[in-house]
Amino acid sequence: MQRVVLHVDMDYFYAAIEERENPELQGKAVVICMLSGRSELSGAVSTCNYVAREAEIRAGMPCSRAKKLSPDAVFLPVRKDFYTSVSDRIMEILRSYADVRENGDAFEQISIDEAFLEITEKTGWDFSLAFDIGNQIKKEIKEREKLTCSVGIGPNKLIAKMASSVKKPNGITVVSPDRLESFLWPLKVSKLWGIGDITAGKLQEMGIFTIKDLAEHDVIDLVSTFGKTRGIWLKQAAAGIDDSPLKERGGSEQIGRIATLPEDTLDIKLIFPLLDRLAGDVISKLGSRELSFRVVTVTVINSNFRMYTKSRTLNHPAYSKEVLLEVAREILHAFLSESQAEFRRVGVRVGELQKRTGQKSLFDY
Ligand code: DGT
Ligand code: CA
Ligand code: CA
Repeated sequence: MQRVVLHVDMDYFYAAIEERENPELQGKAVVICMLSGRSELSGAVSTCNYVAREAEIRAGMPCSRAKKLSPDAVFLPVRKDFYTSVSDRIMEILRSYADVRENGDAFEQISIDEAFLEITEKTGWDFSLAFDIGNQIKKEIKEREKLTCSVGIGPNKLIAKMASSVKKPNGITVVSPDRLESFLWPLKVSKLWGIGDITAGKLQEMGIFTIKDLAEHDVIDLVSTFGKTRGIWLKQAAAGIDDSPLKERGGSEQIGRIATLPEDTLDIKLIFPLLDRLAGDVISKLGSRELSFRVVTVTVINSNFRMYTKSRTLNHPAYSKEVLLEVAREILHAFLSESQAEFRRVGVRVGELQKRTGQKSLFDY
């Protein structure tokens, strides 16, 4: 299946946030440290900005060593909760550019500063349109969060992920399917996403140095060294093939419905009947499989085709339409109070599904 996948990786994320918060840091080497608290600078470097990287400072090295490499650098402690709150806002921006799916699987956050978005439908498999969307994303993150990121675009996650690291910081790289080999094959095998030092070492012993070497190597030989799954994966990855789907964090199955309103509107009286119908459909799908849910997610797509989602987690499983509608309406009210643009489409989905137990919850009466 032909796909367009976009990967975003924020540039020197923790250090960039600190620079943004304190403009006096601009131009200086900034080193973010996990301090052990035993003595001054007794921890390891979590990350650093590009000025510090010019002085050869790297993540993981002792802060004391970083201090020797760059005595004038500014050393700051990690503020993880704060970075996570920035990350959450960025992920919401990114999610709003992803294709809309009833089961919500066009978006995958893989770390605090990285995510995949599928934009196959949005682009109609047009990679130059994908390039425009990539630039739009960069612009919006810059405007709203004053941060830069690097973007990679490809026909799957593997290629998108590798493409985003080509131009850093603040770059964008598109690898269309016709450029797969010219992109991949000159690279060392260790650059293939998913290959660690141990695999790279074994491959070198087999005389395999570049990804081209790997692509041309006998698959039987790979399977006998690495086992069936890994051997076949290596062979396919070297050809740029990767069918792995995007997986929403928490990974579990969701059931949802989405539909277009009769007209673009912010009028609750026009939106609720549609919400009611969607909730009914979701509940009947759920009922036929005797499932309950714990998470309710509402999606709205506005007249500018931007998508927004909000979720609520119940403190126990439920399966009645009344509960679903009540929570969905609450979420919708929150959207309505924030939104300027009229709504075009509305979706409801449920997650954290499980088999119903005999006992009914209070909510279901
Ligand atoms: P980049 O992507 O090369 O411009 O730089 P970063 O700093 O964004 O690096 P990345 O994407 O590998 O990691 C994202 C954040 O995760 C980074 O700002 C700090 C944190 N981080 C990275 N490596 C380590 C590590 O080895 N230990 C700890 N505690 N945190 C790390
Ligand atoms: Ca990063
Ligand atoms: Ca990262």
